Amino acid sequence: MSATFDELWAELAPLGRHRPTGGYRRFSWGPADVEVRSWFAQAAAARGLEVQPDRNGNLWAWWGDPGPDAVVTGSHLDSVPDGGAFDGPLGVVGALAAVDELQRRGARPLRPLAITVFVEEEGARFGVPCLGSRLLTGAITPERAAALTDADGLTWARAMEKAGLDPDRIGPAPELVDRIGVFVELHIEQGRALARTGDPIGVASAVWPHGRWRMDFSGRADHAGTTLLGDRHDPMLPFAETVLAARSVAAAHDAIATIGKAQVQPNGTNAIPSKVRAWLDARAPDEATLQAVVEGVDAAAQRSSGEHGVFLASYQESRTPLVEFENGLRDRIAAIAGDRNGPVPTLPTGAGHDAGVLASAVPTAMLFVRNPTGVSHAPDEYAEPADCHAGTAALADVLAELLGEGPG
Ligand code: HGY
Ligand code: MN
Ligand code: MN
Repeated sequence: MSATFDELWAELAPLGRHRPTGGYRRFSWGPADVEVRSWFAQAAAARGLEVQPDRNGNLWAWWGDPGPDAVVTGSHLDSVPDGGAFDGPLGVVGALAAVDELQRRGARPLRPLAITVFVEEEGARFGVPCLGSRLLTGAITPERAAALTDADGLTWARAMEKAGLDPDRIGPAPELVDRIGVFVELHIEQGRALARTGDPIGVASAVWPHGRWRMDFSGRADHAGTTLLGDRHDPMLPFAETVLAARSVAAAHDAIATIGKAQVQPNGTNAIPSKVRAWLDARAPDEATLQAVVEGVDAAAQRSSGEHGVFLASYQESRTPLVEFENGLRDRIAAIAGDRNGPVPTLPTGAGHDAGVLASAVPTAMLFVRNPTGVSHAPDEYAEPADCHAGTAALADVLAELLGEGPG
């Protein structure tokens, strides 16, 4: 199995990789995304899996007829800008290699199996993370999704259309969700918990509540060299104070807040900006703390904007509630994975996943693979091959158990 994992990994690795940074730029419906989706379809077909895109563009590779009570596994292939190689692909390559292992064992599943590749998990191009699984489960309206735009103003609908799919069909697919008996996602841990405990794999207990808020600071464009300081309405100042406030409010609440993306208009060296658009990513162990962090940052942003004669408009672009994976399935997965690896720890994560969205609709679990540095959403993201193989073997064992064994 490790051979097929390594072969698949080597095939996928160069696709969408940005050489100057070593990071990945696989953005939904873009050229790299088309390449990796085609790679997946070929790899699945080579295993006798029938690949079907659903109405939202998520890919489903079926082993057996797409029937009820299916065992579904998979992840995503899109990335953040200059993302790492493992976030998403580990779950897709691991699933393909796990199917190889089951077929090598001569498994005769009692239930259908599907490997999924969800679209726009990172929300890197159109702004809402887990867009494919949110559409599938009705967690976002088709109207809102279709109108989402990328940095060039191209809508999700047009981008889908250019990729050959019909945007008029997007929306909830209860007939497909009803077929899912259980969903298990293999993913690199985006943190160092397993590195600290020394375990190669772990099982997710929860996904922290988290969300994204857009803040538009509107001031008055003017000359950088002639406008007196007292006459300015410079949106860069409340923006800068908000970045610092996000850090201090999060620290005060033992939570996490990041402002990692900002756009300055007109972005000229010698011009006071007219507008600064920035995004807050906030996460916390519970809903009340998350709310307190968001309110604290917004209050600081409003206060500073007022002081500088700047108008601030804030919008919640996405929010994911606390997800607590069902204990019975969680413990069952840990026990199966523990057969090979000894006791497997359970751990929460601050990272969002399609599994977190699907958990609202079907029994869901996640297997984590050790990340020795904890680095993710960056070119240096890494997991040891032996740990990737251990995660894949554990996934194969979990799938075998969940699929059941038909008569000889
Ligand atoms: O942002 C996240 O937590 C995930 O990687 N989409
Ligand atoms: Mn990610
Ligand atoms: Mn991911």
